[in-house]
Amino acid sequence: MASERTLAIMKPDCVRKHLVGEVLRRIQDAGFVIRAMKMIRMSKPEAEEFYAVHRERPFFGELTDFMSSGPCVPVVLEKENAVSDFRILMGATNPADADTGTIRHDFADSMGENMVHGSDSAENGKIESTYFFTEHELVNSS
Ligand code: FUP
Repeated sequence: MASERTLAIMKPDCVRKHLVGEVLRRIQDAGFVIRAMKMIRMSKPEAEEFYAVHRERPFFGELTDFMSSGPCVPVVLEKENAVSDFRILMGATNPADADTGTIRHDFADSMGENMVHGSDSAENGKIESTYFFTEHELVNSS
């Protein structure tokens, strides 16, 4: 299968807990190539735009408050099966349901503050990557 891209975000709780290095180590140990990375702080409207698909959900306000509560680190990751492999690495949305050894099981406090985001399809991986990075910022290391 050809290389695939996914957009991961180390969320504000990950940055606050000083776990960016630990999560990056897990990402690199799992064989992902980092194509782009930056630290940003999303405004509330930016978080609302990024999570627009959840606009009607009851947790939308809390989710976007949290995502704009401090810096986060979006990264574009590339490997074969990047989308599903990163979802395995991060674990279930609710850390209480996440498998031992996943990022969310090991470090997340709650469903709302669950350490990392990962795209749910290759198509969304591309769309979400362009939300944070220009084509020029996707570094080609090969
Ligand atoms: P995931 O793809 O695992 O990040 O999960 P979703 O896309 O379904 O949800 C996006 C974010 O909304 C989650 F990371 C956390 C938040 N969320 C809640 O706070 N409560 C819920 O019931 C579901 C999701």
